[in-house]
Amino acid sequence: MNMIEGHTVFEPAAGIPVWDIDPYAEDILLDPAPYYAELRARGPLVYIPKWSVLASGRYEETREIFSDHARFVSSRGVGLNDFKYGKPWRPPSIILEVDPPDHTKTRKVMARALSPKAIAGLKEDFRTVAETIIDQLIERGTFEAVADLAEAFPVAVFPKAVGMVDSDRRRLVDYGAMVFNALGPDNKFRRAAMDQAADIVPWITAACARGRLTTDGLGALIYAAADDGEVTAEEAAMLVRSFLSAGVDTTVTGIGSALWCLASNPGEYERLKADPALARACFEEVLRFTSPVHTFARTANQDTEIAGLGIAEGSKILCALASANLDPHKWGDPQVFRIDRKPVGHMAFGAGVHGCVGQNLARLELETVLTVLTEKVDRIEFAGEAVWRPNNAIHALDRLPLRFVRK
Ligand code: OVM
Repeated sequence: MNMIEGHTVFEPAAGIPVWDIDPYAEDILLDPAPYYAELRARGPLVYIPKWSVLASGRYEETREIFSDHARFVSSRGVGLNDFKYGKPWRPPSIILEVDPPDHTKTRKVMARALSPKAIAGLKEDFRTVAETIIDQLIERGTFEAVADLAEAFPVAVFPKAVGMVDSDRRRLVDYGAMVFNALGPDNKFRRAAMDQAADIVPWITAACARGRLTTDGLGALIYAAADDGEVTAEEAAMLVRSFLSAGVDTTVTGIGSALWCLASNPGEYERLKADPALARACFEEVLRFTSPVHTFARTANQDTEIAGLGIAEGSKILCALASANLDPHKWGDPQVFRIDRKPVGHMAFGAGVHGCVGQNLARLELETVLTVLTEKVDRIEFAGEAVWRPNNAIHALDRLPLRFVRK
């Protein structure tokens, strides 16, 4: 069989435009909006010969693909590699890279560990940590917000919530970058991330063991499900790995992007200070506007169609979630950041049975940070140029020099 990037080469069906572009080129990953606009303009699906993939960038069809886990499976990987043919770089995630009915069981265990009740117990600690970090940053005045706040906060609260006894900020952040870069082609970003695998992967695997976790964290809730026979002990360790894969870089990116949105739109920060109850809505708009996870793929598990266009079994489809979140057919003035938009139905957490299981924890992190900011910080100003960090699946800042002007 003719393969490319671990999946089968296929030809586009009649009516699907062919677009000679590399969505993983550095300039596009750094500034993707023009690519998304053209992707939506060319049609509901385009065929990209460079990687022999389809791409979907309009809201309606992207949502349709994500909502149909039977036709568009995750078990063949949510990146370019088709797990039906090649060995994945790590044992597949038993919640992300799996379909119902197997998915249903693991999802239930994770959903319970991340239930509103479990999350409510984290509230006080999140607030204390946010206050401490933000007070220090106000003292300093000028700082680098990716390292000093966007990374510092989740890495202070999340591993502790999971129950990790020894955390390692660099390895946790870089493991996330590895997981997300692995979803793209074998390009320089994936290779640079993978160069660290020998150091990081064994550390992550060891960190998921029951003996390395406290008895009162989210990890312990997963192992309790193993005691109850819902999953095996091995599966419990794999689910704890999912916390570490999906819970760090995503929220680091969410905080960095929230700060970037508010520094770029000082009028919106004024509105947030005037009505801090908008903190949650503000985060949803940050998600719509910046889409931390910009692209996840699905694989057609049968011959099918979308918008009347043929899709052959084995086709990889890049679902540009960030593009769906900017589709003018769905959103009024999508290029405008408005904290009270309340963008119900945005795709930043995905959709369907795989919709982000940790979204309430992410919301608590962001609500806490944004609320504490409104209490203590009068103005958020750029103290230098924001620089983005190219990644095959996540759109994140690399550096964000900021100044907090105290209230
Ligand atoms: C996982 C996993 C990894 C990356 C992302 C994700 C956004 C899940 O290992 O389960 O969801």
